[in-house]
Amino acid sequence: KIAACLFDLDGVLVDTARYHFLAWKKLAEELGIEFTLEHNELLKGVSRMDSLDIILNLGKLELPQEKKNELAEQKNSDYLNYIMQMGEDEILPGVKEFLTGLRQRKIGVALGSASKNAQLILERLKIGDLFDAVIDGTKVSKAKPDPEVFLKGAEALQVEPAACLVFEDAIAGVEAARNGGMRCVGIGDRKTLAMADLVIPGFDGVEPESLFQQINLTMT
Ligand code: G16
Ligand code: MG
Repeated sequence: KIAACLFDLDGVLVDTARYHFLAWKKLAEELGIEFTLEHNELLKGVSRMDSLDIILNLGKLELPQEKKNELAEQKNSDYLNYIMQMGEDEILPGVKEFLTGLRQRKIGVALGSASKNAQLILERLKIGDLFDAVIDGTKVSKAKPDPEVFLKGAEALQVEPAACLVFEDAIAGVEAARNGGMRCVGIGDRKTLAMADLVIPGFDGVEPESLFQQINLTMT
């Protein structure tokens, strides 16, 4: 029986990955490090500082913590410039309808994101009021695949992990859901997200009932 749905943000509700990419690429180029779209896959669902470490590793560059903080801040300020220009229309197809459908059916809705900018993005997309709880990078200390972000979401909604369904686009996120004893729907490529209970390309035209049925979850 399902009581709540927990959503990752980047790559599930909105395609911010390309803005992360542009901001990281600029930084990498300034450091003389080659950074491709393929490299960018390694950063999905990963925290800001860990992402920077991955990039520095690509360039076999070691820097003191102080310098790293400075670089992370610089990347975030470039990223925020993109986010501030983002419009409501950048919400991914079918997302708003799906979230609204869950609320109509009295299913809890929470966000479970690694991003420290999650609140701002929800505001830009004007979907903040569709969430009963928001757990983001400012509220967790352990990164996915640790289940902390989703367990805190379940706690905030006062539901058992076993009654939660997670929506994720990153491998680490699918693992986090499983580590928390939750079911998981992957958003994206079936092969990449093979550990998920079900993989769908997105929310366009997806009805809650038929989705839940496919993974043997009932609503009452
Ligand atoms: C997201 C992205 C990651 C990003 C991380 C931290 O997580 O997938 O690429 O590095 O947040 O973001 P910020 O620098 O804004 O704090 P999620 O969990 O929403 O996919
Ligand atoms: Mg994601």
